[in-house]
Amino acid sequence: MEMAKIGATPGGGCNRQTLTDVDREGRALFRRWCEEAGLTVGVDDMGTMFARRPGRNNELAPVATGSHLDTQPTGGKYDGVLGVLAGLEVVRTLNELGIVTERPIEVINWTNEEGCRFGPAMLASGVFAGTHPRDWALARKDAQGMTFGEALNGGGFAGEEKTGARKLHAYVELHIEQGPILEAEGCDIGVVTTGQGFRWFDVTLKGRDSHTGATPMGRRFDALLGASRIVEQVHQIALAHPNSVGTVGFMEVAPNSRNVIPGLVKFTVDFRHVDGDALAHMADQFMSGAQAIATAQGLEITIDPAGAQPPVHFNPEILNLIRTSADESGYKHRDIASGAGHDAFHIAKVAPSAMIFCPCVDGLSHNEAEEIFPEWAKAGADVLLQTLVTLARA
Ligand code: HGY
Ligand code: MN
Ligand code: MN
Repeated sequence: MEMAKIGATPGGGCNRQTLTDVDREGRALFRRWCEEAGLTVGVDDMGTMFARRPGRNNELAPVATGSHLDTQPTGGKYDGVLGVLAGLEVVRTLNELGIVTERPIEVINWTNEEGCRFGPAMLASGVFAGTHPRDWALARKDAQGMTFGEALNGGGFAGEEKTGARKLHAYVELHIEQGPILEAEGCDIGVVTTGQGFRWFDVTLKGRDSHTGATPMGRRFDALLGASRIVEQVHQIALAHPNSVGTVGFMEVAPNSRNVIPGLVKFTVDFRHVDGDALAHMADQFMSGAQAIATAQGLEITIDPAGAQPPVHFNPEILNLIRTSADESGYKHRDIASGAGHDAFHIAKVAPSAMIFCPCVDGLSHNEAEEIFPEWAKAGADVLLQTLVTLARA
């Protein structure tokens, strides 16, 4: 609730987008809490924060947890934040109980998980895992044309450490489900076995600005009409591939004047599927279909890839630890696939990783009304603590 005051929106949510003044405020609060809990905070050159609790043997690679403090523009209080602060709560509890683990424990705040201001999502964890070259990440631009690197370095967010230099023994991330299944089935815990892959695109359609009154229907180059047909095409491709999703979430229309036929439209495409081959087929269908729509209307189209993530399968041993921890604490659990992307998807490439979900009300997320109950947060934190302590034994 304290963190949610930073970037609070009138609608009861949070707008704490990455590399903004409010992101800096949230990071400062997290750092203060970490230092009060005896943690030392390191920062890498993508701005990711690593809050470290020493173990008995600090030569050993740490067991890590965490998530992200950045939010959507009309985000909720819990997406990402739950995972970071539950990690901190685990540390505080170990402090209170006087428990020293063999391995160090680290609580991580990954920069730019959301990917709304600077696409793609999970940008910093992607650089950490070697998925994205750092230079490519630094060159990503927001809608105003500012690069990630300018916002990062201009805002004093970057640290000294080389991103990816830290080795992790294991990584476990707690996150709200952001879907309706756990609540509907009365489950306390989701054991996240897999995550959907995704393919993101940035599309630019160029037509010609002209007069809405004086330009006959047969002589128009209407970029918004073309974009509308492609929005429908994205929807139809997803419907034609069971268990997939397809969305156009961002669109800019220029000149956006009621009596000018739009000559320029920029928009984003987000396809996801748990099957990599089906996802590739969807992307191919989209690229050829969108080109055909543009050509039929005499529009110029550019389709730029804006991020790709293969489906992820988490570590079976850690998943069993999560199931055992839930059973021992008397929490009802079920295996579940993640629809949303998470930093753990990238970290799974460089360390044994897994995720724990807690339910959220009506499965709602990326919405100011996002809500969870304290007992759900407690169950998630309990299972996270048990899992981390077991992994940190040696
Ligand atoms: O896009 C995602 O899946 C994540 O919420 N950033
Ligand atoms: Mn998230
Ligand atoms: Mn999110």
